Amino acid sequence: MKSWAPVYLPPTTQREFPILAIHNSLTGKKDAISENPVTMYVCGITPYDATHLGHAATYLTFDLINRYLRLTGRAIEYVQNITDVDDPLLERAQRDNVEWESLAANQISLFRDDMTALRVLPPDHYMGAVETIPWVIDAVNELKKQNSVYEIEGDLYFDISSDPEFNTYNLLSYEEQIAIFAERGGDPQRPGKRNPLDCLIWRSEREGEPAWPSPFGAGRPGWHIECTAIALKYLTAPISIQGGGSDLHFPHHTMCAAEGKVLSSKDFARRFVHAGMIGLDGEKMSKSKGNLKFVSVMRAAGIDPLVIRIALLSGHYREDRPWSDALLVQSQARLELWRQAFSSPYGGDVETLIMAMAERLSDDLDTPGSFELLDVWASERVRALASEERAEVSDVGQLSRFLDAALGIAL
Ligand code: 5CA
Ligand code: ZN
Repeated sequence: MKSWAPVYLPPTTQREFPILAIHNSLTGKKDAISENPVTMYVCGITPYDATHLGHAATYLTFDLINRYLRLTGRAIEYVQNITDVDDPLLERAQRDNVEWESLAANQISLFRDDMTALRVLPPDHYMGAVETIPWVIDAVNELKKQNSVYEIEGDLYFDISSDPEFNTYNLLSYEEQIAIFAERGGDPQRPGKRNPLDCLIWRSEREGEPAWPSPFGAGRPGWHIECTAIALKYLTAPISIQGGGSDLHFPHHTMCAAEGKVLSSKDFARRFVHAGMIGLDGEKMSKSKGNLKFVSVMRAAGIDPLVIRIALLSGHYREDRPWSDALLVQSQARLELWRQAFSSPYGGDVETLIMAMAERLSDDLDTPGSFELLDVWASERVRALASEERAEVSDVGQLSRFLDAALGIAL
C-alpha cells in the first residue's frame, strides 16, 4: 500500500543527547532503548472512520519516538498496517449502503492527508490486510505445523496454551480478560472452544462477506494474526517496540505476542508502548460512541494542523486526557508566543534550552515538560524584546531546527 509523503527533517548539529527511556507496558517499567537499529510496529487504523483526534494522538506519540531516535543517530525501521477488511468495516459499509472497498479506500486516503498535514513521518512499510493475505495463510500453516490451531465449523482458532508465557503479557485477571475479550472483537462464549480466550485466525466464508481462497477453505484473516504476520514479514523478533493505543494491550497485542512467540520461537516484542485515550465529554473518543472530532473536518474549518499537533502533545502521551476547544485556544496562543520569540535574534542561551528540552523528551516523552521550558524561554524573549533589552545574540535557527526535527513543530 502506498504510504504518505515524506516529511522534511532539517539537519541538526550532532549533540550528546540522552538515550530515550520509554515506559514498557510489558514490564511496567521505563526502559532505555539502547539497541540499534530500532524496529517499530505500530498498529494502523481500521479505515471506516478516520482520522479522529484519538487516532492522531496515538500516531503522534510514535512519531515522537521515531523523531527522537533519528535525532540521536539511530537507524529505525517502521512498519504500520491497515485493517482494511474486518467486521467493523463491513458492518459500517452495510449500514451506509456503500461498497466496503470504497469506504476503506476513501478513509485511507483521508488518513494519509491528515498524517501529512500533521507532519507525521511515514512508515517504511505500510501494508493492508487484503494485500497480505498470503502472509497470513503462511503464518496459519506454520501455526498448524506447531499444533497450535484447531477448527470449529470451518473457522480456525489459535490455541493460547501453545504459548506457555501467555499470562505474562498483561496484568489482567482471567475474568477481566474474558470480559474485555467479548467487548473487543473476541468470542469467549462460542461452544467448542478449548479456552474461551483462544482467538480466531481464519474466518470461513459467510454469505455476503468477502472471502479469499486458502488451503483451509475460502475465508478471511482474523485480526491479530494480520498484525503478527505483517510484523514478522519485515522485522525480526524480538521487535523493539509494538505500539498502539492502550485499548490494544488486551486482547490485540497480547494475542500478537503469543502468536509471534509460537511462530518465531522468540519473544515477539521487547516492549509494548501504549498511548492513553483521548476523550470528549467525559468518555473515550470512539467510533462506537460516535463522539468523534475529525482532523479532516477541523482542517476544512481552517484550523492549523500545527495547533492540533501542539494541543495533542501538550498532555503526556500515556495519560487518558480530554479534548476541549479551550485546549485548542491555549495552543494557538502558545504557538503565537513561540513565533513572537523567534522574531528576535537575541535568543540567549539556546544550547542549554535545547539540551534541557531533549532531556525532558528522553524521559518517557515528557512533552508537557519540554513545552514549559520553551514557554519560559519564549516569555522571557518577548519581555526582553518589549523592553528593548538586548540578550546575547544566538543562533535561534539551531533551536528552530531542533523543534522541527524533534517535535515536528516548524515555526
Ligand atoms: N486496526 C486496529 C489495529 S491493528 C485498530 O485498532 N484500529 S482503530 O482504527 O480502531 O485504531 C487505530 C489506533 O488508534 C489504535 O492504536 C487505537 O488504540 C488508537 N485509538 C483509538 N481510539 C483512540 C482514542 N480515543 N485515543 C487514543 N488512541 C485511540
Ligand atoms: Zn494491530
